[in-house]
Amino acid sequence: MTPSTPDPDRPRPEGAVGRSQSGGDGPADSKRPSHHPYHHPAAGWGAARSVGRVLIKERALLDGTRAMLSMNQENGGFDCPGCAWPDDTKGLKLDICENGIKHVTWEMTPKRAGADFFARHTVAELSQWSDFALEDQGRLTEPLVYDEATDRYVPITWQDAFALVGRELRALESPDQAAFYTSGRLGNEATFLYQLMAREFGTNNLPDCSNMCHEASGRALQASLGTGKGTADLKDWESADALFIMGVNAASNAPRMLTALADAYRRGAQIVHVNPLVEAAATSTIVPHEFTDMARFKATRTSTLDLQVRSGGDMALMRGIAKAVLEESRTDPKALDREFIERHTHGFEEYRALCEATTWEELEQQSGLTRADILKAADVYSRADRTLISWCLGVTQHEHGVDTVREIVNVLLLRGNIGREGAGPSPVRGHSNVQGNRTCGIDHRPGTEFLERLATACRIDPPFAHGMDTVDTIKAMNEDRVKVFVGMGGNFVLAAPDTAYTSQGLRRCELTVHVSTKLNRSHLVHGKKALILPCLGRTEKDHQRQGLQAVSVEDSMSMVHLSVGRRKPASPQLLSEPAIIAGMARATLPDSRTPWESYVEDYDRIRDTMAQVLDGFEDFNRRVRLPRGFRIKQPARELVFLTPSGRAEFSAAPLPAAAVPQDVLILQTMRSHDQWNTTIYSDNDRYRGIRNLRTLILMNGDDMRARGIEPDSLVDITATARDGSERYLKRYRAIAYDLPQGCAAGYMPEMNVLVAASDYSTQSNQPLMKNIKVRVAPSSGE
Ligand SMILES: Nc1nc2c(c(=O)[nH]1)N[C@H]1C(S)=C(S)[C@@H](COP(=O)(O)OP(=O)(O)OC[C@H]3O[C@@H](n4cnc5c(=O)[nH]c(N)nc54)[C@H](O)[C@@H]3O)O[C@H]1N2
Ligand SMILES: Nc1nc2c(c(=O)[nH]1)N[C@H]1C(S)=C(S)[C@@H](COP(=O)(O)OP(=O)(O)OC[C@H]3O[C@@H](n4cnc5c(=O)[nH]c(N)nc54)[C@H](O)[C@@H]3O)O[C@H]1N2
Ligand SMILES: [Mo]
Repeated sequence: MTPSTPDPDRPRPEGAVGRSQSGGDGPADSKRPSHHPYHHPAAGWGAARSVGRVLIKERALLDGTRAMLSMNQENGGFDCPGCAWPDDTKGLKLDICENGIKHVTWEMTPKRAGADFFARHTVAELSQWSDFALEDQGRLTEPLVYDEATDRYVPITWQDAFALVGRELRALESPDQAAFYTSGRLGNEATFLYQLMAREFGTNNLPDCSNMCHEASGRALQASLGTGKGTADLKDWESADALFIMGVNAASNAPRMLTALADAYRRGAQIVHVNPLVEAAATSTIVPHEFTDMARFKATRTSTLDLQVRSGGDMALMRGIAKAVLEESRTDPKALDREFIERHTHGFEEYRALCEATTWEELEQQSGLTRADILKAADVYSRADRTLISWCLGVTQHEHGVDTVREIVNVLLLRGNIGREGAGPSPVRGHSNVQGNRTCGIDHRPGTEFLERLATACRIDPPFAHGMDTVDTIKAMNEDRVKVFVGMGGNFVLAAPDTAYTSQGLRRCELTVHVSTKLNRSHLVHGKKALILPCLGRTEKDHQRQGLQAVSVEDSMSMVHLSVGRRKPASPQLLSEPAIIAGMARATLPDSRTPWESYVEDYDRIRDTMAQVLDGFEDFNRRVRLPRGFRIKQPARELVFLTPSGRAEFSAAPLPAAAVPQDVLILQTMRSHDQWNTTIYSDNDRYRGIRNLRTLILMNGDDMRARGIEPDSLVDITATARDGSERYLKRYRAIAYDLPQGCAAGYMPEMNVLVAASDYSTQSNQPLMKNIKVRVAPSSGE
């Protein structure tokens, strides 16, 4: 295929028909698709050019530039909603990234979707639009209710909207017939109020995006170390001798990590990337804020070893490293940190026996790597004094995600790589405040201690029985056990697995409520009654009775700090998320003793209550105003392990059975560079060299030949679920790509139609979004 001439992205005209009913489609399907390898460093001028284009396209050049300068600043700026990577500790004023800018300008668009827009279009009509076209209508401006008679969303007052929510919730036979979903962007204060509302109402049904993201990491770290979070912070990234970067596309999804990797390379650290794909971060970068490097086109390497592991092969690689280290320890006593193992861990002997019993053949077969490659990684690990291991969805969205994260910890424990500088586990979290959401109570399996403190401080009687997570909620909606669905941000119908089944569940609900900034698919796949409640974005001023309010957020490395919006709200009718929650709560719980109205007047009051309930939030209001906020205490970091044994626990899980029938490929679903979860900015994926194409499947060339698939030809994809049911995508384009045989890759959210809602990890309940068993054949043309 020849590259097409690069012309500026032209949004699909209003009213154009969506390409596929599966959703997730981007703007530009009239242009010729192309793909060719990308040979430039990550970030650098490619990113700078792209930023310029985005700003111009959104007509936000001036505002966008101003926003860049006030983002992630020490005092008074707003927190970048792009990702959860922490702010730089070295005082750099411009540690910004292309995708952060895209994300911020996306919120700042001057376009508006007001009542007149909804008067012109029925829901049936909007349902035919692409996802890009929906969001491209701009910011929502006033509360809307679905009117069945005209099949349109029509304006409703805030008061009537809250009354409707209250009426429907109170009409339920049990509070457990409601589910309260959170997307990980919600600030801490709103989060706290949201879970308080759900629990005072009487349910722990708090599904969240983390159920699809890092549930496995949380559970594994809790079991191994007694804390559900990583222990490393940015300073550790700055002093590690060896960094393992596993299952993350950092250049697109955590671009500020590139700075840390380039710095690491310069100081001579080893950087091992573990990924079936050689992603852009595994090559080199020009960090955009390093102006002299930009001017001289000077790229810095960001990798010293790339290991193209088989999909799901990470656990075997880790076990192989452990096996090699244990073998080495027979001749070199320094290979293990014996003192650490003796004083701080439990279960070592069992783990050692397990490693010894696992054969190299098995490890090679499972990991898809040669013994020599595994030994190279082991060598990096044993030579380093300080090792940090980082991971994201490539590790977690598998059946054995929990076991794999625990195996990562096992490896770290062997050489005492926890609780000291430059070392430790460091999951890369997703949404900018997804970690804060969990800290502040979004948890369908809350701990007893937390609930008891909540009961005392808030004088409520919370339920102690566990609630439903994402996959449970989808099933319950389909079985009429959940009748009211509230989405606090996000785009549930596209983000969740099994699009058709999830849609059906939402449509069965009595009421669906979405608190959102822009129009998205979840508003169109609605319950019998439906509300869209528009809220302030993070960049916008939040004025309440006591003045301008700030919210707090927690980054990937447990730093909590304030975020203050500086822009005029997109519409005078928008309410803040805390105000919307308080409004719904009061209407639902008219006799509640919770001071909902008073909380909204001044968020300091919410923080005062949070300080009484949440571990590590003592003196919250003062500490959050310190220049960089504060770090939540991490007991494991201080070698205090809150596990039953009081020690860090080695796990001894068997390796998963890897064999699949020969004609089956393991398909992973991932993000493109020009996408933020379900929001698609364009059909390009720059670092993978793809233009104007999202309906694709990346395949190994030999796998294509074996199936008689010509390069760039159309194929049909059939997924077979564990229960034997089949799901299809037709006429996708097969692209030959450098990935291991037996593996394939494509984009979320389009491919969620292939993920059966019943196919989730038995360890974490995470949908198997990186492990879909598919058969691919030349398209039948239908
Ligand atoms: N710009 C931008 N930033 C984002 C997001 C976004 O959509 N856009 N999303 C945010 C969110 S919510 C999250 S959770 C994160 C997601 O960040 P990522 O985890 O980077 O997300 P994915 O795009 O799913 O990419 C998964 C990566 O894992 C690799 N992989 C797949 N299977 C395996 C495997 O079995 N083993 C290994 N070792 N690797 C594997 C894939 O090749 C790919 O590089 O990013 C956050 N940041
Ligand atoms: N197949 C497959 N599916 C996946 C994944 C995968 O890798 N593969 N990844 C999963 C992961 S990791 C995640 S996190 C989920 C993401 O799931 P979600 O968090 O549910 O989805 P998003 O696309 O991030 O949500 C976008 C919407 O959020 C709303 N929004 C934006 N800003 C704000 C705000 O400030 N306030 C409020 N209230 N709303 C706002 C907008 O209306 C926008 O349309 O998807 C999951 N789905
Ligand atoms: Mo995520």
